[in-house]
Amino acid sequence: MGTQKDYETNIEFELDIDEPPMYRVFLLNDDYTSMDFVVNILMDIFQKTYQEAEKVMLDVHQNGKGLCGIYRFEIAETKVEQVHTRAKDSGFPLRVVMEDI
Ligand code: TYC
Repeated sequence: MGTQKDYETNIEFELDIDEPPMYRVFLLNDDYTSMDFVVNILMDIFQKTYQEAEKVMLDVHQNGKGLCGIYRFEIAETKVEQVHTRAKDSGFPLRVVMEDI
């Protein structure tokens, strides 16, 4: 929270300008994408270790949805796009979504 002053009235007010909005990026489960492909996506695009990637992948596989990370808008959007491109190039129907916090 930052304190701002209206330049005409000199009245101070609080403005929530310090933190940018954040977005959660989730992978969604499907029956066709290979587990190895998802693990590689998580390591390459979301900077997970093999152990972390395997855990997230199994979470998605078992619960339908799994958290890959929390990012600022432009970063989240870029990661979603990178997943789409790699899935499309590999012929897998892997889905990824972003949600604001
Ligand atoms: N359910 C897939 C399988 O059994 C694996 C999978 C995991 C697919 C995570 C998508 O986001 C996903 N091969």
